[in-house]
Amino acid sequence: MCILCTRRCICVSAIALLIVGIIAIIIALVVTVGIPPSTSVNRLCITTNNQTGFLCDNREACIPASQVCDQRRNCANGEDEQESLCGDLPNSLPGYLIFYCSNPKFWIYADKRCNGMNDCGDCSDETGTWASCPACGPQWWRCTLVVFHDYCACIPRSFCRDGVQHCSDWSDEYICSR
Ligand SMILES: [Ca+2]
Ligand SMILES: [Ca+2]
Repeated sequence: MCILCTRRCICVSAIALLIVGIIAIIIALVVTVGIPPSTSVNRLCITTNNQTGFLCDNREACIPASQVCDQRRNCANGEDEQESLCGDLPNSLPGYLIFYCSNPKFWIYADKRCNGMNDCGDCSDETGTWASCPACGPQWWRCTLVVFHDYCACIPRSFCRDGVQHCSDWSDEYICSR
């Protein structure tokens, strides 16, 4: 057939070659540039202090959760302050950035859970079942506190033997050492 219609055959062959070429270019682009990221990127990361964080666009900077929507641009492009994240707090934030206190009217940023401080006000971020915090670190003394203020189940060892009762069993004054 091609002998009879050489021009047409050349034309068809050229179009086929062109299509193959375009497909090859697209494959090469996908391989070298990569598939474009989806719009709902998972930005969960862990900071150098082992806290829950938010991954910036450069995929390198991991800022603490509490720096998202704090009205300061902590990521280079300011993506931690974008309207889609901060427009309707806390509902507009992804779940991994927030922790709800025992009183569900109150919420805190996830990096404030298990940080030793009473951020919820009722210590549910430190001693609550949902918080499930690990035991006090070596710099802390564990006891039942006389009153909840800044601390919950653990006090800094600098409070040991300081002449002020912090633990209901007085262990901070008689057992604990700095
Ligand atoms: Ca910020
Ligand atoms: Ca806390």
